Amino acid sequence: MSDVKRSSWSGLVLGRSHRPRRSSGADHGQVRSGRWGVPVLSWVAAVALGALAIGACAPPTAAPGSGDGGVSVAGPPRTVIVHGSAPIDVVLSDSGPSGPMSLVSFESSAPAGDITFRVKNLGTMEHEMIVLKTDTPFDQLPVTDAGDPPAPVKSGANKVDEANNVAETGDPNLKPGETRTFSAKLDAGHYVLVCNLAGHYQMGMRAPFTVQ
Ligand SMILES: [Cu+2]
Repeated sequence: MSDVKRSSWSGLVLGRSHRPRRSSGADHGQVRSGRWGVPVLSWVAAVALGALAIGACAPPTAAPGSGDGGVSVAGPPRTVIVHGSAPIDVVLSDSGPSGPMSLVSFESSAPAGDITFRVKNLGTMEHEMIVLKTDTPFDQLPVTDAGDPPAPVKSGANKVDEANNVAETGDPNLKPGETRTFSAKLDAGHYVLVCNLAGHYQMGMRAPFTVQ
């Protein structure tokens, strides 16, 4: 879990440096499976190759994989766990109260099930993030509501409707610099991530999100 956090945030800073690291882990797996896939070699040669392979790989990953004899079984579940528990990083920002504002999700989709969002407010004012389930394109939600909680109004609307709210950062709003993490069990479908503080959706705080 700590490994997941580290790689995800380092991806933010270093431009997804965790992806090459993940694929290099797969390479290690291939090296190990290659070792088990050469029965024609003598055991002496196999052990020598094994020593080379282990020397080339990081010790923590080489030890458990070689012990259970089922390399192809040990690899995939580990990958699934990383994907399922890795938070989706979302950054909220603004250039002041008159905008423009932004809501950027570092992933645009995720597998159905328990999904964790880690929302960071890098703006100068309070923000929030709400997950709306809708087939309407993310930038075409009708702005029909106002107030708190939002309710339809005849004039002065500055919020989108929240009837299809399936998850959110909740109260209180995120102060500048604050990060909040929340999880939700989401079915496959189309979603829109929004900040629905007055006027913020129109000023750009919206992003599409797909659950597969
Ligand atoms: Cu906002």
